[in-house]
Amino acid sequence: MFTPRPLLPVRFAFTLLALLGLSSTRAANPIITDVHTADPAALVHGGRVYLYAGQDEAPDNKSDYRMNRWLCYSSDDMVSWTPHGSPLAATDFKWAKGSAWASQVVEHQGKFYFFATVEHATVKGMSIGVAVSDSPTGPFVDARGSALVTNDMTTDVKIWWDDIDPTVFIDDDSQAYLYWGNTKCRWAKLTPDLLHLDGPIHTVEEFKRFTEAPWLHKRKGIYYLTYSTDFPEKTTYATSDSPTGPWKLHGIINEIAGNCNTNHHAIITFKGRDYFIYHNGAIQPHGGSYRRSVCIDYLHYNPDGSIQRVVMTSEGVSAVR
Ligand code: FUB
Repeated sequence: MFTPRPLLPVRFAFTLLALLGLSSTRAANPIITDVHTADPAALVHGGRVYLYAGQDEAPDNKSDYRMNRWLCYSSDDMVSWTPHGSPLAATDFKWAKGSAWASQVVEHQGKFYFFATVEHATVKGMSIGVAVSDSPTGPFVDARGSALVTNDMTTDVKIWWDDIDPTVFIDDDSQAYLYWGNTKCRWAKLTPDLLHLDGPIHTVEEFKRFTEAPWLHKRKGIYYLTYSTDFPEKTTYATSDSPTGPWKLHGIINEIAGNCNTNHHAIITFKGRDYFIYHNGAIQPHGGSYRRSVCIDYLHYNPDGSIQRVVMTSEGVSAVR
């Protein structure tokens, strides 16, 4: 059985430098090297960043996603990451048969809600479930006992993987919105308990080259919907003065990530700096599109609110206090 190999010489060198008091205060990309991690989502809570990622477990000779569970890490400086193990597995949803694809965790009224893509056991295709915990590190338990979104709810797209990649945004007025999709970008309001769709499913008709991986956030009154476009994927963005659009399309913010055909991302602000969290296939000899690794670089906004193109680096970000 294939086990991802840590970069032992690199680890050893960092340990030696740390012992000598010479260690870098930069994270170095990818930030996790002992396992393969993909589809990052992040949550800022209580002075820490909580990072959630699916674990890529495909053997070297397989070109498909083997993802059984999510992993959680946290940091108070964006450089030192504490592993918290796996807070949730795909089959913790009893109605699911596996595939721990992309997720996002949000805080709401003192609890933490884990929106997750999994393959449904009885409704053909991918679906979205929601699990809940009192802690950002879990363990999370299925909050509904059934899927929130199933493939048969969006029949105009004839593929089994179009109901994936949930992103949840709770606005200042407490209204929560769920965006998701592949090929077409969907959205719906959520009920105040976050456990049900509250109204119809809409499609963002402006997005003609939407692939997947939406992420919705708000900054200084502007709503940003960032998402993967084309294939291999780049990350692009759109803005609006409303969480429901209409959306004005802008350009690319992240180019094709190294050695990887997907480009799943999260955007956060932490201790006054903005971060773009993504994955690539950089770790060798095993890395690639099905053995991905999470990376972090800075995100920069211009004074008018537009976003500069991300510079993907090997050095990563510096420690923030
Ligand atoms: O990891 C499985 C799928 O690949 C995700 O759901 C997509 O966003 C893409 O990264």
